[in-house]
Amino acid sequence: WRNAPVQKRLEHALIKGIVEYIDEDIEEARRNYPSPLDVIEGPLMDGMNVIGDLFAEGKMFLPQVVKSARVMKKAVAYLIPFIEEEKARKQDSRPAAKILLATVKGDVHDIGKNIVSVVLACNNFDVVDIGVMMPCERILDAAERENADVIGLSGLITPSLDEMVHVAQEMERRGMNIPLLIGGATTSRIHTAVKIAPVYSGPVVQVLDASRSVPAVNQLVTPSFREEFVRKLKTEQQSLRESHKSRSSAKKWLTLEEARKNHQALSWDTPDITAPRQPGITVLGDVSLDELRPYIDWTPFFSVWELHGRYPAILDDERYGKEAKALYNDANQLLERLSKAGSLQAKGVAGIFPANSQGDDIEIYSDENRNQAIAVLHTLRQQSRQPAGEPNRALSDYIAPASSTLKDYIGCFAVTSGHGLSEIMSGFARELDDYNRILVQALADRLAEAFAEMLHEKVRRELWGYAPDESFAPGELPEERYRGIRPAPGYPACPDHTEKPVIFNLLNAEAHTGITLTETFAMDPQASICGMYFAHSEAKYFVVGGISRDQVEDYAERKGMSVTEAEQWLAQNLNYTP
Ligand code: B12
Repeated sequence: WRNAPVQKRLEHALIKGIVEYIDEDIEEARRNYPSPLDVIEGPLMDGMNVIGDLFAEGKMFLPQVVKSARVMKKAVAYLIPFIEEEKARKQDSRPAAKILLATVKGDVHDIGKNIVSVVLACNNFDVVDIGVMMPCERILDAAERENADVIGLSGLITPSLDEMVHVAQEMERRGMNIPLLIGGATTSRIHTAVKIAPVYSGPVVQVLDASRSVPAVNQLVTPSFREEFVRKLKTEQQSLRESHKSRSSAKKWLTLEEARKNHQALSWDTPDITAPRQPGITVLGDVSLDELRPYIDWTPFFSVWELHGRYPAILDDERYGKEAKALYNDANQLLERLSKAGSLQAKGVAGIFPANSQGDDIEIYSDENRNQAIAVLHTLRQQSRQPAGEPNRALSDYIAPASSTLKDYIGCFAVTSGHGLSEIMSGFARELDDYNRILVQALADRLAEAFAEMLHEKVRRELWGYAPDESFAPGELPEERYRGIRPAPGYPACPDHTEKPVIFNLLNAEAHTGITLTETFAMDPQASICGMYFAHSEAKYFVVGGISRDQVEDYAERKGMSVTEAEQWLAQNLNYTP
């Protein structure tokens, strides 16, 4: 392909994601075209359009698009000094639709936003990404300053949903009317329709993933499409609100008292409780990436790249196999480099403590006398009417009640594999290498999950030692097969993020792992997880779901919080409008 004309060579380099010859080819093109901008708008855009079409048709996949974007970025970077020079001479620049992206206040996650940013930029949009943990004022000031055509917000945890509502309210207050895009794992069409869209008169669109961001933005910024798109959107959101209303009122709810009566009654007469072999805190200072690697669950890694299918079968998948293999090889090479360089560090802490339940709370004691509770974990109970024979569960059901005088235990953990991640990502950003920047971020998330899996196994077999003989092949730890669970605050069995400080204090987690909590209880570094261990053989994951006002009042009192504050943190679970 090196002998083809320069346009063809550029197209080939873009489609194949080859950066090696980009500087020399671009230099040649620059000399052939009247202006450096013409190189971008000619051969480079033509190449990117081919990619955009192939991606839209499902003939090209996200990893390839991100690799192409890297070629494009390098090409543009080469041309920028020439463009600036020309601009200074000519004073003209062509505005493309501008999208301002930010992760909202309190939230540190940005892998999804980073992917969306690359994909939008590949489709000729001018993307301004102002980063994570962005307070509302900074987002809106930036949007006004940049004259943005669209604002896009991202968030991973539920408290970010409230923050998005707040941003929408402020947009209304400022009299803005540009479209607002909503994205991130915790967002949904229903939440957007019910909570965000009603407070802002401009269009509010929830976007499921990166590939859908392009058609959404296109429709919103193209005058001929916009009106129809917005009309349809508003009608759809109205009907979502109506069906949401009728669905929630149709559900049957128990009072808290009734739900408690139907708690999961485990037989504490013949308890199967193991005293921990190593009670108290165990710190895992610097865990090598090689130790975590066998525990990586690769399936979600591929879905980050929109390659959907189970690992390892996906490597031979007819549709995705080729790309999945290339991605898997790149990931493993990068892991090896990170491991050798020691640039990404993993730290963790686990603790096993004497504990008993007290109603829906779990009291944790300083020692075996169990006289003094040093901490209390508060749990929430399912309140919807369960199918016959099913209990209304709360996590406290899995810990022996104080009244039983049994000596039971609970474990807690916090792990991170994200120290050094920002620096590595900035390095790749400087090299204009979005592909590796996103790759390393996706790997760090996988390593955090792997660390949690590895530590849980260590706890079951050694530290607590209730399953010393358990043996699964590494990487084959199907969570439902081993004994015990590790719910994490924010997950459906324990949706309240404000329980994280209790875990952090018990473990002295900040000192031992360097993880800090933001104002909305996200963990920084982003590749971090914290949670609890329950060892009971009948402990299982469940969904708390909707809760009524009586439980919120009771919970608020137990936590020493106002009801309003509890309602804010539990907003996603309330079965009523406060
Ligand atoms: C992988 C994962 C993690 C990873 C990191 C995730 C990340 N993205 O950074 C790790 C293991 C570190 C993690 C940790 C935690 N997680 Co988690 N995690 C997930 C999981 C399984 C997948 C998320 C993911 O990475 N998807 C892939 C990426 C690429 O997708 P994405 O970020 O959503 O972005 C895409 C779209 O959303 C969209 N998009 C994103 N932003 C934007 C912005 C705009 C403008 C647009 C247009 C589109 C867009 O396009 C992106 C690309 O396609 C989800 C469950 C799920 N299936 O979604 C839970 C989930 C997000 N996690 C959750 C929770 C609770 C946590 C923890 C709090 C648990 C804990 N106690 O430790 C921590 C928090 C970590 C912290 N630092 O504070 C909850 C959040 C809901 C809640 N109740 O708050 C979820 C939904 C699980 C659940 N069902 O409860 N998690």
